[in-house]
Amino acid sequence: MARPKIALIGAGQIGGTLAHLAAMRELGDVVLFDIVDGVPQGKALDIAESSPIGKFDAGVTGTSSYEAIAGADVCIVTAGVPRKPGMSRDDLLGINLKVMKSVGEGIAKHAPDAFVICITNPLDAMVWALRQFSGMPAEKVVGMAGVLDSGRFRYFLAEEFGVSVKDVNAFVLGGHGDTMVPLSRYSTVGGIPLPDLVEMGWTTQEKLDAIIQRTRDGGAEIVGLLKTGSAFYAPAASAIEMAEAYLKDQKRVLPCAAHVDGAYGLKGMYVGVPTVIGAGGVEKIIEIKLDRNDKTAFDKSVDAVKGLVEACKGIDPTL
Ligand code: TXD
Repeated sequence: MARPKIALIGAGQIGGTLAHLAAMRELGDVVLFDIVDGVPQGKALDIAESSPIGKFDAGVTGTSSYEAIAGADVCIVTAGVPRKPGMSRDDLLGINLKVMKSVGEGIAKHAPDAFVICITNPLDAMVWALRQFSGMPAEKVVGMAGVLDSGRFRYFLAEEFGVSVKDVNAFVLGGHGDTMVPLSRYSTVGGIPLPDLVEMGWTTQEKLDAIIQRTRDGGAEIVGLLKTGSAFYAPAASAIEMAEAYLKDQKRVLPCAAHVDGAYGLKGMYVGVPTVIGAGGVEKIIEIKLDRNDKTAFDKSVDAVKGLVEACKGIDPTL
């Protein structure tokens, strides 16, 4: 049986890391695409040359032509530009919206059956636009944010409690970053919910609140340290987990920016919710009961995403 094909649209920091991880894990043959000629080819060759040493069998090629992604099973999109000093949110939105248009059309033409994972910021609006431009089924187009946000939350909790990251589960809802809604009562250490751990004296509510805030600011913390560019190791690892869930039909329960139509009282919009990812793409959206505080926070997050989508429609009236 032929190996699955994984197309990475954007060969920047995250794209390169995705290519390395996908190849090392032998998830399939990797095609790295970018409009900057030479970069995808160079990164692909470098990774391919590491394969005898790393002992993995995976084709890794670089390209600046959409034809090369033909028939891809998974497409992971990181194409776009980051925000530069002096650039407004709308400037960034306008540029990345144009990128989503060309990427959406390219994927729809050459890999219409792929499972598409969008990473480009502002995430919740870009994944919506990518779906609109590609015209692909909603369950096959998804955004990566929740796996990263919950990964950061889990790491900070494991550090706080001095336990293995493997035994910490976290539950997050809502948009990426600032408006993320972590649900403490569904977040656990060895099955014990966080509020119980506070009661047991493992930590204090103040410390927990500080961890939640640090998680919300997780992206900015890395940007502040790196000075140029944003996080790429953890974002790439997060998207790979989603791609693997699809390729291996794992039915993983993962928080993703998914198309929600009906659940949570929403009508056809992308926002971070718990999902089941398997061979059908987003096979299920898990609707949990929200208490009043969580509902308020979730509504705020939904409004922030709606604002961005409206701004996109203002920039491109065809949407
Ligand atoms: O949780 C999340 N979703 C995120 C999102 C976490 C971290 C970073 N997040 C966002 O991912 C970030 O704000 C960016 O929008 C993307 C990609 O981040 P990365 O760090 O990989 O950015 P780079 O290094 O600038 O890479 C972007 C590449 C670069 O090589 C460009 O030449 C290319 O995108 N690019 C394009 N490729 C194909 N087609 C088009 N049109 C195009 N335009 C630019």
